[in-house]
Amino acid sequence: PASAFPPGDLQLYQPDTLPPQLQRHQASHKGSYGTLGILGGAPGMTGAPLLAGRAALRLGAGKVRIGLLGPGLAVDLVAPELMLAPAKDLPGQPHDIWLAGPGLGQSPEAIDLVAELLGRPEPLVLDADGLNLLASQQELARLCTERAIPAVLTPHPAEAARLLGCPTSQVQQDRLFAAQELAQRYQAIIVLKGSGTVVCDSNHASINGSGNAALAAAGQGDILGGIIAALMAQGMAPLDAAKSGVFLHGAGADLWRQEFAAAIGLTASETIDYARKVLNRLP
Ligand code: NPW
Ligand code: AMP
Ligand code: MG
Repeated sequence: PASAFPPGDLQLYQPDTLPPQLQRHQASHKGSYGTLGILGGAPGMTGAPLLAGRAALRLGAGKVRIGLLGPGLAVDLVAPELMLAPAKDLPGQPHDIWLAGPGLGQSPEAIDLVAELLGRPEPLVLDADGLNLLASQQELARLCTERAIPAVLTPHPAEAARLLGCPTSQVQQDRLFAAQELAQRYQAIIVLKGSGTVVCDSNHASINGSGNAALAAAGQGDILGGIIAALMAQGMAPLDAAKSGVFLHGAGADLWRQEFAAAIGLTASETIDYARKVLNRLP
């Protein structure tokens, strides 16, 4: 079937069907859909990795383990499917893909964990404090540029400004230029978030056409990281997963606005369910 998640401009995104990687084959099992490891949750920010993990499960990842830096949590009672462990235990266990950053904080332990993941061969999504550390630690930036599989970096404009060492206003004045600068400097796939999210690598850029200002709320970036990582866990290439994940996240918010006839009050937790609906409306 033609044109599922086309690699071109997502404003033209009109998939006819689920891409092959996301189709569920009868004899498949949870191992077919990837094991995702998430690192985050410093004290006071436990919610961020839980949101990312819940989003990943609901967008189809086979298994999700969360490594928490902060006080231990035995179980997420809203999503007991998630496996929780101390952060230091995760790198020693096998994972197909990693997401680091939601509520990670910027402690020495966080720096060591991000360095460890950047040096590993598996695909990696870096968000939030993972990006703040990349901006402040030269060694991490070097590791990022040396990766065989480019990392996916998902900065909001203030995080992008930290990564570029410029004011946020400068990022916003020319978002496409800023995203391409980041792709070059970090040799990475960039998701520059905000109204009209830019997704690019060093050769290709697109602007997402879905989404609305109901997304301007806490935790929305955390679930986006989980959505993109879930698509990668199921076998999508990082650039395709970034574009498709951004689209599904925004289209979920658009569907909520339409169904609810509302523009205010969408929570990140609700957006997960709407993004899942959009995904499953594809035949
Ligand atoms: P302003 O206010 O305009 O000057 P930070 P964070 C700017 C975790 N979380 N356009 C804006 O600046 C995260 O995962 C935990 C323009 C805004 O004030 C991180 O680890 C949660 N500017 C950590 O908290 C839920 C924009 O950036 C500033 C912009 C810190 O992340 C919440 C904030 O950026 C949160 O996700 C835009 N579109 N978007 C939990 N439940 O545990 C953002 N800005 O200082 O990097 O703080 O994003 O809150
Ligand atoms: P974060 O700041 O990391 O929580 O990420 C916020 C998420 O919500 C990103 O995916 C943004 O692109 C999205 N978002 C925030 N404000 C808007 C907006 N006005 N229009 C569309 N998307 C938005
Ligand atoms: Mg964020």
